[in-house]
Formats: sequence, structure tokens, C-alpha cells
Amino acid sequence: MATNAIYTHIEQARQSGRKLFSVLIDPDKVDIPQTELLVRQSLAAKVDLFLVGGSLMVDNTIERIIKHIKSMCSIPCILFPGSPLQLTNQVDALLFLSLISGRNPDLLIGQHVAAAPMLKKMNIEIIPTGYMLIDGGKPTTASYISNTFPIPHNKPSVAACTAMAGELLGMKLLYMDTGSGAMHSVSEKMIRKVKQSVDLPLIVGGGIRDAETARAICAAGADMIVVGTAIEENASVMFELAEAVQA
Ligand code: 1GP
Repeated sequence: MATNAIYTHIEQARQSGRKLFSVLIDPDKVDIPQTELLVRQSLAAKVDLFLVGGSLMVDNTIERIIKHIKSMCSIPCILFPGSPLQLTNQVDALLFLSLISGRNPDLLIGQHVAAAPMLKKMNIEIIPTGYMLIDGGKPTTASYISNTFPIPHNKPSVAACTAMAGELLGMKLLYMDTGSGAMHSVSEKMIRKVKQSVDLPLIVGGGIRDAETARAICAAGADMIVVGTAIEENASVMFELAEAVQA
């Protein structure tokens, strides 16, 4: 029977007000030497979690990358799958994402039905997650591949109502994301509104590039932030981001 250790860790951090910093690793964008560098830096920066996955994956390297990360450190790896093709039991937990901001039935429930029998056998922690794509200034791979409209950037009430519906449907986590490489991150106003509306751990990602933004997003109510692109472009930015979140 899989434990719920990762969810408990996230929930306990939220209860104690300790913010978590996650690094997104897209296996398509890193080779083994780059992964090693990322892991070494992540250990030094005291990164809390790795999210591994991507909206679209061209190469079949996800298991190899995850095994390599696990061989180097004990930072938990969470699968953030763009499709059931990315499923692997090499992770500590999986975000079972339902794209509640969209109206694409396949991503609300369809692919979940296809993946369910496999997941039941995998014996990994499954975290039901309400995933909300928010407009971040330009189309992203996530918005294109999901064939959905993101929630408009300046509509905090739409985001709050969506989050409330997710909570009432039994989601255990909420993830607000402007998508990888977005021009803008989720606004503080929207994060505050969602935070006031639900009693769930809140993950925020997409377009976070500097310490100031990370700090503001945490102050607005994010319990965990996720950064991928900025670190892919300049790995050393990880330290200032980690410091901002940990402070
Ligand atoms: C994307 O939230 C993640 O799903 C991270 O986004 O790559 O823009 O940091 P970035």
C-alpha cells in the first residue's frame, strides 16, 4: 500500500507556514551531465522537491533521468505528467492532474480512466490535483497541447470559483500555472483570492524568474513554488530563488 508521505510533508509545511521550493525538470531539456549539475546545485540550495515531466515529451528518457536523480540524492521526485505515456513507478508520488480550468473532457477525466488500472498496480502515492492554467501573456505548450483556454490573467474570481469547485470535488492540492516559459507569473491578486477561498495547499508555477517574484508569490499565499525555465537558462538563479522562498 502506497503511503501519503509526500502529501503529508506538503500539508505539514503549509500548516507551519514553511514555504516549499520545487524545481521542475523536463527530461527533454536535460541530459545526464546537466541533470547531475542540477541535482548537486539543488542539494546545495536545499530544494524541497523535484517535479519531473512536461506537456509534450519528444524523447523517452524520463525513467532514466528519474533513476539518475534518485541515485544521487534523497530529494523526493514527483511526477508531473503531461500524458499517461509518462507514467513510471520510479517516483515518490504522482500529481494526478485534472485540468479544472479547461473544458476538455479528456483532461478532466478521460485520460484518468485510461491510466487508473495501471496506477492502481503501481503502488505509488497518488495526489489528486486540481490543475488550473492561467493566462501568462502568450500561448504555452500546455495551453496548446491541452486544447483549452487558460483562465484570464485579470479574473481572480473565476480562478477562485474554479478552485472552490476543485476543493468540493475532493482535490487535495491546487496548482495554478501560467505554463512553462510564460511571460508573466500568476498575479498576487489572483493568488490571494484563491487562497482566501479554499483550504488546500496551493502550488504556483510558470514564469517565475527572480527572487522578488518568488517572494511576492509566497507572500500572496502560495505554499509551494515551481521553477523550471529560469533555472534551465541559468542554473545559478536557483540559489536566490531558494533563499527567497526559504526566507
Ligand atoms: C510549468 O510551473 C511550471 O508547468 C514551471 O514554469 O518553466 O516557466 O518556470 P517555468
